[in-house]
Amino acid sequence: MTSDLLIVANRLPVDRVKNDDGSTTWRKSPGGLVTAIEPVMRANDGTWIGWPGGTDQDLEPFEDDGMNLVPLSMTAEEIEGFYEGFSNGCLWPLYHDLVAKPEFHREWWDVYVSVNRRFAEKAASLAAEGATVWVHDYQLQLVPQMLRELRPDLRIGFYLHIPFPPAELFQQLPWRRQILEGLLGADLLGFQLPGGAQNFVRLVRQRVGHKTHKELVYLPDGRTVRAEAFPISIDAKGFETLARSEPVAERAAAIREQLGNPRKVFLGIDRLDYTKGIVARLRAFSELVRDGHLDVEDAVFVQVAVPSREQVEEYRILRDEIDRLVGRINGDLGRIGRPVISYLHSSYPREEMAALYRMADVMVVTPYRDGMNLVAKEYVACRLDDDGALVLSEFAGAAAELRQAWLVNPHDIDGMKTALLQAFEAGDKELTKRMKAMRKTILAHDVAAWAAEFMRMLSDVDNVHDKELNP
Ligand code: GDG
Repeated sequence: MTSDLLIVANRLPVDRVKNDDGSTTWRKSPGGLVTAIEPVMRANDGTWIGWPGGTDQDLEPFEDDGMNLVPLSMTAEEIEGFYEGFSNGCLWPLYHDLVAKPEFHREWWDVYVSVNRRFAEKAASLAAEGATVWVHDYQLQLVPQMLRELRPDLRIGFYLHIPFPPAELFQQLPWRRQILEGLLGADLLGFQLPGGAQNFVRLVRQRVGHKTHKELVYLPDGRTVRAEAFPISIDAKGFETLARSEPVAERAAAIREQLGNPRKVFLGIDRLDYTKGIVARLRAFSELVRDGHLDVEDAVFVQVAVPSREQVEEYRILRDEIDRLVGRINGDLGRIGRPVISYLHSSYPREEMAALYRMADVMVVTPYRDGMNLVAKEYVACRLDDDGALVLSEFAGAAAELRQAWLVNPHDIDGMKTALLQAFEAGDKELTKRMKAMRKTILAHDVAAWAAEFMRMLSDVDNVHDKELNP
């Protein structure tokens, strides 16, 4: 069975859950990507290729809720070299402004190449003549070129969910040329921001020597490659509807009650990742309490850190650092029944996320670098009454759209303290003005629009193909 539309991503859009009787079933992953791509997948009887998680071998393709899913298994060595090693120990920190030090190991690179090849071969075997293939993210940057060599008839799109770094940083990569050429296998390259697309085009001109003009790269074989920004978004209506529902409203009130009904609740929700600036923001908040600007009876900070990449050393170190910091802050500044920081290291269902967004007065999103940051957009979508404040790092992609947030530089602790205090003290009128404008932005450009724009641009590519997909 072949498909006219293939999605190729590191992970399948489902997670395996073990039932009490030992059997297993699949549950759709919470992310917005699935929501966005699902309708296009259904309309075209699409197929999704990805790693199902774990080290189980040879799972058969299966159907889940009308989606064709093709698991690509990985061995423990592949997970270590490809996923934890090259993807998350090298590319992730390099692409995020060297927030941590990237490690360049030749053994990791070799595994990255071989796993990318397996993804490309699987896609080549499942694509119908003239099919469209949409490859996702930094783990699979060699797939476009590998796939084009196997199947020149395909229309290939690629989307990078994280920032594409400036030349000065990218140049450190010993395999920079291979990555650029890997990406150039695509017809259309999507980035979060125009800056990422520009960084890419400039590198291609300087390093590979191809002619370029604005967002276009001209290859010697006559093909053109387009590199453009497509800022990702969320299922805004879906979040709003969820936040409006009775159980979520009740849960939001219950959480505030459990927190002791402080005047204002601050909230942070992030994967536990060193790019997210969790330590700096907790430090800023605790100094406001220490210096008497905030009182623990008045304000509490709820920080949710979702477990992530726990096999990677840097992530374990960060977790310990946060554990120690929260312990010290609460020990030094808390009172009985009144911790300064209410810290949760756990993941939650979507309903609980919506309840947290609904109950929080000040949402604090302070990454050192972030492709977009969907949490910031989800908070805005859940503020039905046009209230609540968003404190947002200027280094998150979302800052380009959410201009009415309190924008901060997370490296500047004093600046963050000022912004946190201003957000805390802002009057209703100001809050409403800012939130109204941000809600308008988010509702006007949701994730369905994002996917549709990318697909439309991809189907406009006139390199070799003529097969049209259903909109
Ligand atoms: C990468 C880029 C870019 C989190 N915890 C739970 C949960 N989540 C959901 C959030 C949100 C998503 O995960 C996280 O997205 P972010 O954008 O905030 O961050 P990354 O994970 O780093 O995502 C980023 C994104 O890709 C998309 O292109 O924006 O810049 O780094 O949707 O709600 N969802 C549930 N339980 C949790 O515990 N249900």
